[in-house]
Amino acid sequence: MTTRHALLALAVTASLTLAACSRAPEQPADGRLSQAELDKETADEFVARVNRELAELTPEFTASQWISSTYINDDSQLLAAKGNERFLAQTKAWVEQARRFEGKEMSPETQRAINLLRLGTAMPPPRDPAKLSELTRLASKMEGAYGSGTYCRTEGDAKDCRQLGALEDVLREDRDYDAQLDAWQGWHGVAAPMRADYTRFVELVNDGARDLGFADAGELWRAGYDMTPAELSAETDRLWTQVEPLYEQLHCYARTRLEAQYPGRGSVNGMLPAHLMGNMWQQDWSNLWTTLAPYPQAGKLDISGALERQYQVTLNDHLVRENALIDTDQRVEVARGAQAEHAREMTRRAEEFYTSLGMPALPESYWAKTQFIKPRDRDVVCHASAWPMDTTGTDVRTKMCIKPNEEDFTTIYHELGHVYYYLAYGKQPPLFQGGAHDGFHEAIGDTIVLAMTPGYLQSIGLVDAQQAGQESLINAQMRMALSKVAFLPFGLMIDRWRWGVFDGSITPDNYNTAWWELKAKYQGVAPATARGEEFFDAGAKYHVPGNTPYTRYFLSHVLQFQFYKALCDASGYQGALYDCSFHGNKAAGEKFWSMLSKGSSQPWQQTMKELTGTEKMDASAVLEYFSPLQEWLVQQNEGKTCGWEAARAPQGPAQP
Ligand code: X8Z
Ligand code: ZN
Repeated sequence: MTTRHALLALAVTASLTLAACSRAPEQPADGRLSQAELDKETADEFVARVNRELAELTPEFTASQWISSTYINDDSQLLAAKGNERFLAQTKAWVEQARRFEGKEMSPETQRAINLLRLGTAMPPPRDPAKLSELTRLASKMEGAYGSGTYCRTEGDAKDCRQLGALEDVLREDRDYDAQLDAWQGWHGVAAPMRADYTRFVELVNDGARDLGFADAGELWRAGYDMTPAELSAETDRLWTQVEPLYEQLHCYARTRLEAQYPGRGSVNGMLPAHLMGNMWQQDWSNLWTTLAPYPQAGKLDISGALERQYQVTLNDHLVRENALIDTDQRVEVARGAQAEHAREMTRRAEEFYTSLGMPALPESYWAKTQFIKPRDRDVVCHASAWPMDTTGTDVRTKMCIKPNEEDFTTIYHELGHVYYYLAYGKQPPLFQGGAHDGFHEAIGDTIVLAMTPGYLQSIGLVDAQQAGQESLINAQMRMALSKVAFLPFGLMIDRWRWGVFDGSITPDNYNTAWWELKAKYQGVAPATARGEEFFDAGAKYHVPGNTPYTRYFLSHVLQFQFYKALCDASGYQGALYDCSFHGNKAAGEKFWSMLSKGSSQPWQQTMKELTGTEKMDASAVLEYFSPLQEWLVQQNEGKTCGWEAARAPQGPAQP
């Protein structure tokens, strides 16, 4: 629930029934306008009405979604599906009503609002009510299946069952080859049964997209960028070409280190083995620090270790307070109390960065209603998200299952980026309550993450003073590259796969083969064991069953460097880009807030220009930031044959 697109997937019509009682008798019973009233309405009046209805309908619908994500069971899924169905039916009605203004004179704002209405959902509703109902049922079912997914190593032994979080812990912490393979395969096995539902889901959203006038759902997704779908696609190619050489160097370096650590099995035909990258999807390699640290002796950036130690102190305080002589059950409860307190402290720390820029404190309701840690007694969707519960920009929340590690710490800063966007554009009309484009929404918090320099981390007590010098610099750059550069091809390949699925060039009998071909082509990653069509590995990544477009994250990983550079400039900073933190700088904060306040009220190019001085997305700031590391990597890789042949091993070797 992170953008206007999500918001528009989140409104409900129930309250209109009440409103109907007080309206003229010519009105239809469901409270919608009569044909006579519709005929009289101007485009401006239409947009004003949609904004009013959206404001009215949103809270009830977001509540049903929130409940189903934080309390997964059949009942909450039913309510979420029904709510979604009602909202999408309403969207369809608005889009149809808007048709009568096609080709008519109107102000640019009104035209923009009407366009946004048509592009506003990632799940376009089919015209046939039975199909719409089926679509929203499948969507809730897949999201629930992902959230409650469980891998049991020994069938029938409940004690041997683990959910995604525990399986990710293995990849994060355990460097044993077989333990990692088991965790990776276990989670990917959970996704296999989603294949049939996803196949049907694709047919239904394509129906909906065609009803809206698009060739398929992928074209609708690509249409939301104030340029043609073809232009957007070409933009992503262009940006990838800019950063590909940097990724290739990082890949080459990582492969060399992995081959040394796991002799004979540290690579698969020149590619990185999917289960050895410290992350279920190989999108972030930060957890491989012990394997990939350039200069282990030159100062540590062990943020996870520091957070874990902080947590242990909190836990001890709680145990002392509660009396250490408690039984095991009570100990678990005390530990949960300590986890919740520490998760809140991590969040307070992130909030402080935003308030240091002059942004407001988070509202009290945020602290009261947010889900900070995984509940003990029920299934939830742990995948982190940020929620605008209404259109007033006041009831905002995040939903996470926070653990004391670096990844979750930076994810909190990411989520608060969404939350501050909601707060800043809360005064815009509901139809303009969205990111300038969805990549902007994803880039806000990450811009702050780039400003979490070693100096900032030291100022908040998470790392010791860093030695000055080349070795510490390369360490710091590597830390950032393992998360930001490693991500780039992943950010691209997910929607390369989905665009192909939606346009039919990837057919269901080819889903998994095509998935691994794209993993190979862009990431140079391969599975260590065969992954045939009996699997559905795309379904193991939240955004596929959750139907969240992914190109936004690729764009964000370029934009955030442009935003970061612009804010560093605004703060008066003059040194090397990678060392800039604008923490505490009000001039930077003001510029950021002013950009956020615009929401989606104008073309993103305009918003971009106001912040950065340019109208184009461009990866030169990424390259500028990482130029010391790139030079270092080229030296390290000297004499090696870098790169890989994607065509050679899409399936990996056969299982022994
Ligand atoms: O999904 C997210 C956020 C919520 S918008 C936690 N991200 C992508 C992912 O986890 O795959 C952030 C980075 C990429
Ligand atoms: Zn996000």
